[in-house]
Amino acid sequence: KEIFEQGSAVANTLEERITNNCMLEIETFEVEAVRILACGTSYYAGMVARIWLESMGIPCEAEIASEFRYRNPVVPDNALVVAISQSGETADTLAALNQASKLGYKYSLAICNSPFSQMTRVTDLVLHTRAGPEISVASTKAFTTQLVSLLLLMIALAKRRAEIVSELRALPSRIEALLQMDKDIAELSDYFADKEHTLFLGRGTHYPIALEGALKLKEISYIHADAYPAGELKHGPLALIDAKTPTIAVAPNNHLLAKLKANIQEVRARGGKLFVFSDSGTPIKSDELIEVIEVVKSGPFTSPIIHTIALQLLAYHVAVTKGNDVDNPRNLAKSVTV
Ligand code: F1P
Repeated sequence: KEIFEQGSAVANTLEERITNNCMLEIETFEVEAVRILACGTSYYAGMVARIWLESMGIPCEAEIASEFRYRNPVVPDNALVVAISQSGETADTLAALNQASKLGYKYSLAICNSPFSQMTRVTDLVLHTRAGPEISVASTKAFTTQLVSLLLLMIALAKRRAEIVSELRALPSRIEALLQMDKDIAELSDYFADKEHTLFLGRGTHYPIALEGALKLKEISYIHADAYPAGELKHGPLALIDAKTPTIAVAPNNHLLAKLKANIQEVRARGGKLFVFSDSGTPIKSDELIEVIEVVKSGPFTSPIIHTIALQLLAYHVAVTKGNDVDNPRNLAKSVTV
């Protein structure tokens, strides 16, 4: 249900641009550097935003909050700290914000799904992800709306606004089109249900999406899944490839595609089965070892969102095929407050 609510969750979150004065305030800030702090899925949203911001000339670091809270890095002038959290109650992220305040970050922003959470009370500004209540432990619509909020932050901070705005306008209908692929993706689930390991590969902004796809699969299907930047393959992970370990490649049609195709061939040459998620029309051929799953074509800023939803559907169907309780995976809590 929550996966299917993402078209409207994203459309609602876009309203923040019009209704939240925070956007105008950020435009008046002289931000020279950004530090993003978060845990779990929210951290992966930060990793994507780091690449976006850097591509626009804004130095950015994304860091796991549970590490940052114990470190004393040098703080650049006019730096903005951004905490990302679905719940706004995650203890490590709150502690990391406290550390950032002690270190002297000039500006602070929380991107939260709960407008009344602790986090929203300790930062200067708040961007509200309007995903609506997220009950399922595994985060889905909170993540995609976090990416939308981070794009709104980009619009306030950076250039190329028109490009981002036009992609965002098209996003809700592209999500609805992607969700139509549900049945096709469900058909893949049998292949994974009896596997013990799965490898995810991605590059650039889609490496964090590979991490998120792997996290969703392990959280709800209990299949061990690791994600690597595809260029790391030959530095270790290739040793894992065999006929029993499927690889999922997140391969949008962008400037990194040629490199990723070479990585796909490295897996194929070792007899590994590949499932390649790519924008429709991307020149990658299916064969006996490579299955290409064409997703709705989108631009560079929203492609991570589209690919994420395809991977959410895959994890969901594998978990259902295995008979797992997808909303309440074992050993996990929705909000980690200690
Ligand atoms: C962070 C997080 C979630 C994950 C799980 C445990 O929470 O790692 O991403 O799905 O619920 O906590 P939050 O800070 O985004 O609320």
